[in-house]
Amino acid sequence: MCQPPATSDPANRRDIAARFAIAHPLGAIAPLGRGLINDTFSLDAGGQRYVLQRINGAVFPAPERIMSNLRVLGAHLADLADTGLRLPSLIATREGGDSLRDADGSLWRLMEFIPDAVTLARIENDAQAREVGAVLGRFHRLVASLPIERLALSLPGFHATPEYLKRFLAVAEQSPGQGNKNMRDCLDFVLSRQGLADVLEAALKAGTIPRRVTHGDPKLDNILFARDGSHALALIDLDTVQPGLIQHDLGDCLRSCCNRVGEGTQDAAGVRFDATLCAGILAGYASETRDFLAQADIDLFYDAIRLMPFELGLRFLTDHLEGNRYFRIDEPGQNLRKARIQFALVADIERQEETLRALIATCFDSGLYESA
Ligand code: GN1
Ligand code: MG
Repeated sequence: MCQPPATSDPANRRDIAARFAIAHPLGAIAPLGRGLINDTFSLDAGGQRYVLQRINGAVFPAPERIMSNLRVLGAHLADLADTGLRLPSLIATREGGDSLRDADGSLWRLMEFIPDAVTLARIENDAQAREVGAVLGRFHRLVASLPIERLALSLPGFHATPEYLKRFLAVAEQSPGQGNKNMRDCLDFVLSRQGLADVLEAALKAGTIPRRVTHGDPKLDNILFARDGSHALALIDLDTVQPGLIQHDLGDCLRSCCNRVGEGTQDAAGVRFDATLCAGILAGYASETRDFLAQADIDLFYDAIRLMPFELGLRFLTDHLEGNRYFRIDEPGQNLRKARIQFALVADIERQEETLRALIATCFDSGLYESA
């Protein structure tokens, strides 16, 4: 982790936008979304909206790999008929490329702003929960036929939880901040769950589960719904599409969606993992994936649900101790608070282990797999 570049100045943004092949004069450029890593702006031109984005070069070591992966993914999906999944298309630069570098070496790209789409602040009902699960499952089903070797690692070590744990333990040891009660509680929480960190990595190493093409970051903010909220239209934020584990995606999606108060809430004590929403998401996910998932995949779903908020909590906590160099913050202490929220989710997941395991078994009809 290292310091992200300072936010680009507005004149620079306008110059950058002008280098993309848009026929109309440029209108307003304004910050967009709640992303924690890249700089994202909306751009109006000729009555059309676009998304202008600068990739955080301190996080992504080789941003051109992201662009290469997007090309591979786009071509793969274009070959499949009627995918039921929309991905934002890229606007070419005037030189005919799909991204460009600014004077500081940062990589920029311009994408279509998918019209008539919204993100949900929270999931309101079971139908929406099923849509969330189904759109992630559809993505996994569609990319199941894309060989992972065709994709570059855009963010090496992204979900290597044991590495995050190691780093946290090293940083915590050096840190004077342990006089703080919240910090001490977090440290105890982590120390008593160290064994959790390598549950998926160990299964991967043992050959129990394969690496597959993953989204990497399927949180609720990255799923676009139709304006009336009736169905999911698109998965966005494809920077972390790379070889990984579908368990990471499913766990990450659930930790984001089933925490109804959101990952930025002020009150960690009010955080719950909503098992009813989880049931809907799992049912939607199963409807798209049960034909190609193996029982060994499904057997790790509970662990993945527990692992992903643990991992994100570790990441927030480490970043807090390292001076907030990775995740953008709006106020001091925010990454520590966010870590506590993720750990509160882990604890509530643990309290509901039996329920969640039963839900998984029901949704994926485990008995059927055992006898198959
Ligand atoms: C980051 O940049 P953004 O907001 O899409 C992070 C995810 C976290 C998420 C938590 C590349 O995503 O892993 O789950 O914050 N992305 C990266 O909100 O680290
Ligand atoms: Mg992201």
